[in-house]
Order: sequence, then structure tokens, then C-alpha cells
Amino acid sequence: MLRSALLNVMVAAARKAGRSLRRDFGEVENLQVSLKGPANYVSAADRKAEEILLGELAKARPGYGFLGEEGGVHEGSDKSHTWIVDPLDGTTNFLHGIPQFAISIGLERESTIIAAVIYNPVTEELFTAERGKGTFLNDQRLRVSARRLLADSVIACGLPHLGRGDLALFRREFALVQDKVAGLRRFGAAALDLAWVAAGRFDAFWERELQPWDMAAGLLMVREAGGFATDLDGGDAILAKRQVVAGTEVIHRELLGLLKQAEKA
Ligand code: 2AM
Ligand code: CA
Repeated sequence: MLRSALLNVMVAAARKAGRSLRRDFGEVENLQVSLKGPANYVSAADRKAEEILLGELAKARPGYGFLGEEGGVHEGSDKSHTWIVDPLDGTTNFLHGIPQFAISIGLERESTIIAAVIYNPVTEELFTAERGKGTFLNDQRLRVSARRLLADSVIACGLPHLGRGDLALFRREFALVQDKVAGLRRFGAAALDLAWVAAGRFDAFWERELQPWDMAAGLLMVREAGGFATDLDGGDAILAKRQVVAGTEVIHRELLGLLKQAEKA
């Protein structure tokens, strides 16, 4: 597939960081039995991956700003471009030897995400998107699902993280949605959840208390695959409110309605 120079830069960075994560993931299983557990090891693995990404992206596009989960904010001389990077989305999965995690890279220009890469280095599924040019899985153009009935839909969600979030609200949401759909899923890596909506595997996804780097790349992928993504009020403040509902046009609307109902209940 012919990719733009920009996507080539992002893909090369993701693959290089992916090799590092894949090597470290191979060691995690052995560490499960050690006294301290693998937690420290994993935070070293994602710091290493972020350093690789920062190095590669800065080499190719010096001056762009950088917002990464591990390293925080680096202001660039070019104020209009910022990389929004999660070197390891799905940390808990990684820690437990579950191969559902990814590197996520979004490029923001003047508050709009214009390019995105999400890469699972274990399955080697590579999702890419560029504004106006569609979303791809490896070489294949993606389209959100064509399902129109909640009753046929598989919907992914995120549970409130340990000690955070409104568990009672989530349980009301869960109960309302569970009652109406073919299946509910919880995979634990928001970037991949969004990429999987773009791929038509999930008909919709919602989660609260997310960070910009969990969502930036995936949002562009959903929209470029013909889907809809909003905050839980149906507005555009996804990154500011740190919450997202994404899906096909119909299922996104239906799910928003159910979530509103849960909020009022
Ligand atoms: P992470 O694996 O990079 O932390 C799981 O519900 C999703 O929420 C993952 O994408 C996870 O990203 C993200 N997340 C964001 N903030 C989190 C937190 N404080 N604790 C756990 N997961 C968090
Ligand atoms: Ca994340």
C-alpha cells in the first residue's frame, strides 16, 4: 500500500517501539512468579517504548510538540503540531500476559487530529488513518459495521479503574445496555477498542475517565471509517471531558440515549 510520508514516519516509529515492547512482553510471563511481580518491569518497558517513539518522531519532524503518557509535555518550536502518544495502551493486559495492548500515535494540527497509527505488536495488526483519506487495517480499507439494531450489536465498554470513577453510575449504564444488546465486551485497551469500532468488530464503544492519548488516534480512525464519536452529551469535547461514545451512526445514537437514561436514573 502506498502511504504518505507522514504515515510512513509514524508507522516506522510504531514498529520500532513495537519490537521493544514485544521483546519485553515475552519476559513478562517469567516474571509473574517473581516476588516483586512484573509491575516495575512493565513501567520500564513503556518508558523505553516512549523514548523510542519520541526519538524517532522528533528525528523525522523536529519542532513538533509531544504529549506522551510517560514523559508528559514537550513543547516544540512548531506550535501548531503535537504528537499525542501512548507507548503502551492496555498496561494491565501487558502486565498479565494478555496480548491486547497497543502503541497509539495521533498527530494533532491546530486542535484537529490529522493522522493516526495504532499498532498491536503481538498480532501485528497495524491500523492507520489520515484525515480525508480513510482508515486502514494493514492494507485493507475499513468501514464501520452496517448493523442497525441494538439487538444485533456487540458493544465494548471500559470499567471504572480501581478506586476511581462512579461505579454506581457504571452499573446503571451496564444494566441498561446489557438488556438490549447481543453482547457486551471489556477488552481493556481503549485505543484498540476504538480501532475495532473502525474495523466493524464492535458496533460501538463507550468509556469514561480516559486520557487524551488513549483516544486521540482512535477517534480519527472511527470517523474516517464512517463512524461517529462524541462525548457522553453528544458533543465534541471528548478530550476535554475525557470520555467517549463511538460507533456506527445508528448504534452511537441509541447508545447515547441509553447512557443518558442511566445518568438520570
Ligand atoms: P493504559 O493501559 O495506558 O493505562 C482501560 O480501561 C483503558 O483506560 C486503557 O486504555 C487504559 O490505558 C486507560 N486508562 C486511563 N487512565 C487509567 C488509569 N488511571 N488506570 C487504568 N487505566 C487507565
Ligand atoms: Ca492508555
